[in-house]
Amino acid sequence: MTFHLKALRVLVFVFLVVSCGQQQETQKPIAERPNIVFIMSDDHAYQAISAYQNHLIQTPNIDRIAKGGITFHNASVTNSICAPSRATILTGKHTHINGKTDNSRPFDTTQVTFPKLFQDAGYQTAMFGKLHFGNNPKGVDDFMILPGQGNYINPDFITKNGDTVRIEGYVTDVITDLTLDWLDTKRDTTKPFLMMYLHKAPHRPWWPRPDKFREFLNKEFPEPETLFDDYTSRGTAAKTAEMNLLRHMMYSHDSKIRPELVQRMRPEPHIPEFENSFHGPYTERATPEQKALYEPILDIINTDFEENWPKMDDTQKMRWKYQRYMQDYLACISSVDDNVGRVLDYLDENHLSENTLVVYTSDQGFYLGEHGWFDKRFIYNESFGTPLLIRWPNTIKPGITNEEMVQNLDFAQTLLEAAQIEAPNDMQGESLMPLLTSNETEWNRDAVYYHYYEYPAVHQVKRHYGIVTKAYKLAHFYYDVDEWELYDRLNDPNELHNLYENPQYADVVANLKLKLEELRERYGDSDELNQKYIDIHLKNSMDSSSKENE
Ligand code: SGN
Ligand code: CA
Repeated sequence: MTFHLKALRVLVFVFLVVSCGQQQETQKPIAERPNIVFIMSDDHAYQAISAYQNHLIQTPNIDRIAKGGITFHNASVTNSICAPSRATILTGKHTHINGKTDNSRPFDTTQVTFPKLFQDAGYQTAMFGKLHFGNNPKGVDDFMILPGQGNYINPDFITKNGDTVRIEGYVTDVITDLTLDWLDTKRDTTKPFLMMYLHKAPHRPWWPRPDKFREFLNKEFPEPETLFDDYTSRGTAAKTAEMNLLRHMMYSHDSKIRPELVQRMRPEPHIPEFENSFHGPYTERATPEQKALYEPILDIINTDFEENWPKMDDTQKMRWKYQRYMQDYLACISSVDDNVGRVLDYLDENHLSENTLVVYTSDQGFYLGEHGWFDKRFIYNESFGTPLLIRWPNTIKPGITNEEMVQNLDFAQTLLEAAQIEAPNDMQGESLMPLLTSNETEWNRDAVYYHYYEYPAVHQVKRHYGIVTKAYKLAHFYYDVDEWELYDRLNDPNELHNLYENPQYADVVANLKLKLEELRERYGDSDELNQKYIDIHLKNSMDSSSKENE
């Protein structure tokens, strides 16, 4: 009898300990839950973060996140373009489900987004910077967002009251000032916060701050192995894409040659669009004081171009354009890194770092001359991949790396789980929590799905969908072609050899096709939906061309 009583008491005790433990774990009072700082830049290639690769630039501040937390080496997006990626991040759904398949139509704001769920759960929520949805964000208590793509110099912001205000300064600094000012003066210290801190940089046309513009003009960068790729073994889509540095990167708009000089020199190769248009945003927006800082640097670039361009062959021209591109792109990143440092310092100084989960990512990857390209869109590595670093002291071990195939589709569920907020059942990603807490056995994804839609459109990258595993990549290009490409990721990391027709890979192709169909079914994608989005695209193009004719 005594024994039974004792055993019962022990059992009750164990039960209480376990259930209290669970209660603590699953129902922390709202005030004790972690703050979230979600940092996203626009078009930031992982090749330009020293935590990933350090041949181009040092990013000591972004690297602080890596040193204090986890760096994902196999993170990717589901659709490599701005607004679709953002829609996927906010909804936790593929773009064929959330409807934001391309940049052109506005996002459907009646949908559930993770910031709204945070707000409903009692978080204070804010957003500063680039959203690019064609409408204002829902579920954030405070915001100041750039209209559309926004501007580098003296940017305008749409405010919560519906006004548009122009703030003098360099966009990356200004977005950070707004973020820090909110943390300092508007934060309700009784609540945890979710801060969406969203840079415009380093998006085209890569306008650096004057001091960085000058500093980076003196630098020379190593060329990627595939700078002179002629796309021989790739399909029509790579051959017809308009994102080649030599043939499509614009003299004025991109390389900062003054329009008057382009008119006078008529440089070869001839690039028809925009030859006159560039310097528009700069000419119109910069103050005389700002121009006094920019003009001497533009003088150096323009003098060099005038003197040397006519003497160069195409190989030299390609190299010149690559260096010019990298100088400006990386100078923009240097400002992003400095400003990330300001935010991390603020968290440290205000004793917030300990209980704040910090994410650094980009809306997609970017080509830094690989395959001769700039821009993104393709399922190929540099645009399919995206940087992803997460720091969360006490939960994530410092300085760890991870090779699992994670996607921007997973962010919403991850952050919701971190904040102990229930995720809706129809979100399509998976929480990365097992990877953050190094419980890899609870993670068993072996393939991810990708689908790009924006075609015909700028850069002319054809519509395609595909499956990616650690070993292979299989893509189907459709609409005005019907072509498949297969790459062996382990043996051909630069994806130079399309093996789709190679009989030795027939089994691989057959297996991947089966798996691809499974993924399409699981995520609710289909040929019918492809047609639906083609029809919408055609209708929109007709509407906008009839408007232009009005
Ligand atoms: C603009 C850019 C393109 C870029 C798209 C989409 N041209 O059209 O180069 O691909 O935005 O970018 S520019 O002349 O305006 O610089 S996205 O990141 O917003 O998707
Ligand atoms: Ca982008």
